[in-house]
Amino acid sequence: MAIETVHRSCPICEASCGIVVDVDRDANKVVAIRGDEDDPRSRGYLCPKVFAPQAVHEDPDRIRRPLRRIGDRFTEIGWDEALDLVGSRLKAIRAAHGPDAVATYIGNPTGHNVGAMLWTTMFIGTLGSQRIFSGATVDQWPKNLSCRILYGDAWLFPIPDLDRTDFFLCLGGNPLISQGSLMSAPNMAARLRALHARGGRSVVIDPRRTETAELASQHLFIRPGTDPLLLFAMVHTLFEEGLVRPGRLADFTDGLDTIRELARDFPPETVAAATGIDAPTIRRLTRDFAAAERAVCYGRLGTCTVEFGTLASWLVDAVNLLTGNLDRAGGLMFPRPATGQGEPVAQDTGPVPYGRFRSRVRGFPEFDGQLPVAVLAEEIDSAGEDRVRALITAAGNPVLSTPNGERLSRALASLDFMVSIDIYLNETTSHADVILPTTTAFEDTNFDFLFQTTSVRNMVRYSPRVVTPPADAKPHWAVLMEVAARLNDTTLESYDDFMFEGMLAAVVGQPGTRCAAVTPDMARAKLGNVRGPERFIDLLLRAGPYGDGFDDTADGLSLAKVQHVPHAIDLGPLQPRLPDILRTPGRRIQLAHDLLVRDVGRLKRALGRYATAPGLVLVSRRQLRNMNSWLHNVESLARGRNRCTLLIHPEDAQRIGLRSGGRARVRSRVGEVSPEVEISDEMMPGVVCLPHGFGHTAPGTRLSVAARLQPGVNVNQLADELLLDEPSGNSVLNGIPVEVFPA
Ligand SMILES: Nc1nc2c(c(=O)[nH]1)N[C@H]1C(S)=C(S)[C@@H](COP(=O)(O)OP(=O)(O)OC[C@H]3O[C@@H](n4cnc5c(=O)[nH]c(N)nc54)[C@H](O)[C@@H]3O)O[C@H]1N2
Ligand SMILES: Nc1nc2c(c(=O)[nH]1)N[C@H]1C(S)=C(S)[C@@H](COP(=O)(O)OP(=O)(O)OC[C@H]3O[C@@H](n4cnc5c(=O)[nH]c(N)nc54)[C@H](O)[C@@H]3O)O[C@H]1N2
Ligand code: SF4
Ligand SMILES: [Mo]
Repeated sequence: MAIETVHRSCPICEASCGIVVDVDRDANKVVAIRGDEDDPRSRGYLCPKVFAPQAVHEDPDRIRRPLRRIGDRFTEIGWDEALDLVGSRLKAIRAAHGPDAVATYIGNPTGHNVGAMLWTTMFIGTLGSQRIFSGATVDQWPKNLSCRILYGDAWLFPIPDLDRTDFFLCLGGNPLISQGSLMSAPNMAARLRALHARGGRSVVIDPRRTETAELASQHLFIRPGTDPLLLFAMVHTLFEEGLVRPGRLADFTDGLDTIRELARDFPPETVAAATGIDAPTIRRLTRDFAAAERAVCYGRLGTCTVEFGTLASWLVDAVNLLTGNLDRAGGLMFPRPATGQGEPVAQDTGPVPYGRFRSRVRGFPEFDGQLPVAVLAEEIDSAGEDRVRALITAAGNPVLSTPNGERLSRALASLDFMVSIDIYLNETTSHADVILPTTTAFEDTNFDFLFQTTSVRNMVRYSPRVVTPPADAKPHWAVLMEVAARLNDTTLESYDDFMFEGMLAAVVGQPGTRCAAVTPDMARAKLGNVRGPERFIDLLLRAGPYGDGFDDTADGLSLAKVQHVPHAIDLGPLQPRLPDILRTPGRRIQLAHDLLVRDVGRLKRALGRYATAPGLVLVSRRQLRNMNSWLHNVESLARGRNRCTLLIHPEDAQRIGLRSGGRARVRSRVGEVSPEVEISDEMMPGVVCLPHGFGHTAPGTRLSVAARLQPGVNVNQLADELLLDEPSGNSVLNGIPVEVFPA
């Protein structure tokens, strides 16, 4: 047995822990995985999902060859036949009905795979369709919108400087279980304990007393959806009590007066009944936050997937800005990725790309080229010559992850043609006419491209391949490009070269940049022409802020240097970067942009409704052994008791007549499910909770372990496709009005 040891990062979640994998080269098989004690980021930390990439790779249910559906049976076909079929069907539909008849949905694993990250934008461009959807509009889209408005770039996220703060105020995130989101750092429990040990405090605001809340210094229940009311009350208190200290941020911020005026309508006393947090508590929290030398206010999923997600996302940053905690050590800071995504730009990005086109049925405005996935079903199932007739899904499972899954499932069944780029036959892909599989994470090299932009310390990390893929297997990026090539009568190679030349021209030979003296020819000669992500990464690294500038004798980074280090390379703590990296006109922050201000009236009107708090509302939760919808077929993770339970407070359970272990019927405007009941005082009274990603009961899927061990119910059968955060179009997945009955 020839055992070789491979160091890389775990590709499952943002934490990207360093792992050490022993591979039997003769058998091409992983024999052991452990935490990398020498990785400067994770120091050996792991969670139970670390075995998932191997288990998925070895899963007999996984799709290994292209599948074609005839009736409701799938049969394996060759790659050429599959790609020809996809190309000819999509082309015919596009020719007959125009490019918008072909819609695309991009799913979450895209962000965990550098090839998928690099080529997805190109892929979307080749389609020429305005029907582009993704998991982002059931996730962080309000934050994207708020960042685009404030900083000029939808993907320039400020990240908590967690390891240096004295006060961590966490709204709607459960980093102990999610392992951090828009805040990449392995081992959150250790980091929070370290914060407490250095005399700091953490406060969690959540309608559930989560695992993170248990560890925190303080937990406050909040009525789902009301964070912008709490945040406005904090802004109000900051102004009223003379605690506003933006410092140097004031030099490049507009709208301070407007936000003070807007906050006048939301004193703590006015929002107390609606939020469920009393006025003295809000005032004390605000004073403590303002008094802390270094404080950070952080909001995640529970502040985005709600009725006022954009307002909450904006106000989180506003509270940091007003207290001087934006862009300073221990506050909310901007990482500096080694591949250059966060560098200053010569030209501003102009007005917010918003409403340049609209959805067909509801007339919902696009933002940044995307429409809300909540309109996907109606774009397909509402009559009209211009309806969506074909769908491409790439690493997504919208039937389980987006609102009104049942309607979407029916709509998918009515399509003229559907192709899924995916490794499982699941609730979504089982509707496809053709499924194109990709290599799995351990068969791919990787580079933590996205998570450099969300890391609590600057870092760079390359991951080599673990096992060798079969000769006919294709990585995700190549499948995307093969589909695009067939659709547009060209080749993968020409697309690849086009993208490479475009990127080359953008980063070398540009006056005023550090590679101004490098010509494309010089760079090309050093980068070679091997296809795949590596030459792109090398280009971006060498031209990037820590790069060698294509000078082999220089100290800076190149791909070879990063590859040579078997662990993540720590590039130091986050540094202040404002106003240099702003992409807004005049490099100024518009704190009171019209897109934000005009939604405040809607919030004011909702105040009364929240204050009277009629009936129950539903929120979601994550669990350590799930990753959205797609790891339930991993037996080691799926074992154990039924995890898809309805959490409900004892008083609510008693009033309704529910008992733990029994069933309840949960009904919303759009659907009904019958989960097992789990009575717990970790819930706020009036709020019930289900995990998302379950509901593995659809016929025609091939998820034998999930169906047997953790079928559960689909929480998104209750999520209403009509409830949106209005500015961004993000779905409301938390705070869904429901009725609960004994089953
Ligand atoms: N184990 C595991 N880890 C994951 C994932 C997974 O499925 N499993 N998914 C990954 C993905 S894709 C993401 S985006 C991240 C998400 O990362 P997090 O945002 O940390 O994840 P959640 O656990 O969903 O936390 C959301 C919290 O918001 C609370 N909440 C609901 N409504 C409200 C509200 O109105 N206000 C406030 N203040 N709180 C509210 C919920 O009770 C919940 O505790 O996790 C990632 N990590
Ligand atoms: N109610 C409720 N709904 C939610 C959430 C919630 O908290 N509550 N969270 C939301 C969030 S934050 C997110 S990000 C979305 C996620 O929404 P999606 O991205 O739509 O769902 P996933 O479950 O991540 O689906 C991943 C898909 O990718 C496939 N896949 C996995 N690895 C690979 C690979 O290497 N290559 C390819 N080609 N395919 C692969 C899987 O088989 C699966 O089909 O769900 C959202 N939905
Ligand atoms: S926390 Fe778990 S799933 Fe996330 S990267 Fe680390 S080992 Fe992988
Ligand atoms: Mo997500």
